[in-house]
Amino acid sequence: MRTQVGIVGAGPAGLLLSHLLHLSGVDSIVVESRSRRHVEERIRAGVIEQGARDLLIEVGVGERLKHEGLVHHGIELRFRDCGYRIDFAELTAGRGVTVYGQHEVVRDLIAARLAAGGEIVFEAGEVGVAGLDGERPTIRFIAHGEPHEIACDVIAGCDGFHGVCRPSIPEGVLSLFERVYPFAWLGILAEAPPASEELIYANHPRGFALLSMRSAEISRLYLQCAPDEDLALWPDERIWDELQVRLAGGHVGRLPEGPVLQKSVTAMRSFVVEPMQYGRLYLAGDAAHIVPPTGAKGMNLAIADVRVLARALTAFYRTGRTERLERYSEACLGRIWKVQRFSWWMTSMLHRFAEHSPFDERRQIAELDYVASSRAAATTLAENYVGLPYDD
Ligand code: RFL
Ligand code: PHB
Repeated sequence: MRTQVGIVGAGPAGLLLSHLLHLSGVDSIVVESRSRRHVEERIRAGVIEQGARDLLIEVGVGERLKHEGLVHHGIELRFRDCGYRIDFAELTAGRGVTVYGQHEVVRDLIAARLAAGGEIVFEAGEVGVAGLDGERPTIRFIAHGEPHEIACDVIAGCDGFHGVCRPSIPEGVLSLFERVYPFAWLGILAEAPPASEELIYANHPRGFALLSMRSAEISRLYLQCAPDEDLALWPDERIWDELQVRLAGGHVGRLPEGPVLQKSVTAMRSFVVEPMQYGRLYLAGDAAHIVPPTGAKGMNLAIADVRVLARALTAFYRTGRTERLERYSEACLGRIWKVQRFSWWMTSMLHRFAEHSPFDERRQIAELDYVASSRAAATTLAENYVGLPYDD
């Protein structure tokens, strides 16, 4: 097999890259280790920045997003039992975010790729990449019991944090920057109408809690928990009781409860590798960086990376010039570090830290109070949350 750009991973990064390249007349093949059903049903992110929404619509994969996505113009910060609204529309000249599940974005992208005759290999086994420092890198995998090899001009490593591409780069090439947080999120998807029209981020003495949603009937809720939390100790009733304590009150009253459809524990880390390239391998999305979910940025950052990579690859195939490809990493890292800063800030402002002294606790509440009461401070939250503008 032969293609121009071999893409490892059919998450938002790999699929959107394949779609953007197709629009520019560049061929790609996507190789994914999981089944189509698995990637289309995997519950993950839910908040899409204004710029990412605009991009998905502009490139023709935003029809369902436009109709089914919930446009939000603010969020609520909750602390000391009171709620404070951050009004995005007022603070960012009408911008907002769209609440639309990541798996719906993935579904839309898979449908668009297949309708255009694009090739996605699902359930590929033993995926590996080779020849990264030469002219003709390859992706190898097993499909239907048979070994396959794709010869590529370039490989895009869009295979997430646990993928094979980043570990295939020789030791000593990458610098790693990492922070692991001493807590995790216990998340549920529940068949229960969301208690609020907008997201609520709560700093509660018992720990952080977040109220989000997927539709008028489906709530998505999170609780700060221990990194090694045992889900067996969290029957649905205990989860609802804890959510009621941390989130109920104010205008919300009691949260409507309902059957829990899905339950998981997500570790929290900040992670970046530099550079995001080695030879003819380019890393994008979670393969290159992870943010804690408090800023709702992971999928958005993956989208921003592949927008830059697709433009650089398009310029390369149109002109034969490599300047934009050479600047890929640098072009992405400015945004990545600003988003890392924002995600770390939201995480540190909203969670309970075991090591915090009474001084730290009062300082944290003062910070929330400042954000809730100062237009300047609220604007920094709002403009980061709706998404910083793309550079070009
Ligand atoms: P993905 O989505 O992990 O896709 C990688 C794909 O690569 C496949 N793969 C392989 N394929 C072939 N060979 C191998 N060896 C492979 N190894 C892995 C995987 O099966 C997968 O299909 O990475 P991508 O495309 O970079 O997208 C990143 C986002 O998924 C991630 O950043 C977000 O989900 C993070 N995130 C959020 N981001 C937001 O923008 N807004 C949010 O509201 C938000 N909330 C969240 C989140 C992530 C969460 N979890 C579960 C980690 C909330 C949570 C709870
Ligand atoms: C979600 O709806 O899954 C969600 C929303 C906001 C976040 C993280 C996750 O910050």
